[in-house]
Amino acid sequence: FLSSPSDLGVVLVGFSGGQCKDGVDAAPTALVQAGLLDQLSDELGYKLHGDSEVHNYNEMKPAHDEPYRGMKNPRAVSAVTETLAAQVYNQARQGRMVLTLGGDHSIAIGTIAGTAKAVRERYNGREIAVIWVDAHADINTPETSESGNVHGMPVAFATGLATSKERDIFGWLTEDQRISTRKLVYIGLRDVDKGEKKILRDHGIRAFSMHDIDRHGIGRVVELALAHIGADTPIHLSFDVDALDPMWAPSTGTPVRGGLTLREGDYIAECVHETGQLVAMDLVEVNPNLEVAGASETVRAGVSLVRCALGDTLL
Ligand code: EXY
Ligand code: MN
Ligand code: MN
Ligand code: MN
Repeated sequence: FLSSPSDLGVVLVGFSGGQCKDGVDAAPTALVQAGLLDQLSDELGYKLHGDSEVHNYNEMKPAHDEPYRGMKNPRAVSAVTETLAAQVYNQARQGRMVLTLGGDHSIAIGTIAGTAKAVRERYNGREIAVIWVDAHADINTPETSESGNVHGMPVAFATGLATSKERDIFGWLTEDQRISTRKLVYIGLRDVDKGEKKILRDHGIRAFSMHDIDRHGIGRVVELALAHIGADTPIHLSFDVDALDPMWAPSTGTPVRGGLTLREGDYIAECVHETGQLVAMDLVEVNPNLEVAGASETVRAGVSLVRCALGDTLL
């Protein structure tokens, strides 16, 4: 699905407005300083396009931004994700793989919108699939959310389960930017809200929890997840570092114990790479300001996940 497999569009998103903890906006800088982009070009042979500097999207603050339908910072998150959607689209439409470094997970409203639209245009109407690797389902609607944090809602907006008529509060999202619930698959879930469980059930959304991974092993789970998507579908991989156990990734805003080992996370990324179907990846929720002792470990884990998804091999 890529016209130029060694060209990589890079999007660096310093943004924390989808949740309440400072610091997640510092992740792209930390990942770049750890050498991620140099490794992608020097070791993995990618030609990099797009951002060489991190966008400070926290500066995109509307004059007033009172809560709307319970959502916090709704206009700020909407404006940032709308900008991002265009950025990702402009890379993806040229047949490039797109790597977005967040930022909190609300940014996936924009990245998925950009990928979905570009792929539809390039491959006459073809839909993308999304593999969402996360401890959380991030599929609350504004109405089911107990926190009002938009990083718990991106999947609801990306699938159209949540919509809005306010142009400046996600009303800019159009049908060609959305994905189908049939082409969505989760891996790593272990902290899903009651309202979210009902949404997953009601819409028959394919989800592999940590329980499934314990029972079947990561090998079988990834096989089933990819089988659900099908061999002929471009894949957007949205990887929340909190899918990993806090042992491997302690520096993240909403850690949940009982998660993936680093190797299991890397394995998922390696298998997605092997399909040859990967068109975009997000790495989100690294927060170097939290659990400062573990920050460099968390950043290293993030670097490893991206390298694996982009084709680093062990042998
Ligand atoms: N489900 C909770 C909420 O909606 O607030 C927690 C969401 C955490 C989201 C993190 C990024 O994956
Ligand atoms: Mn998430
Ligand atoms: Mn999460
Ligand atoms: Mn919870």
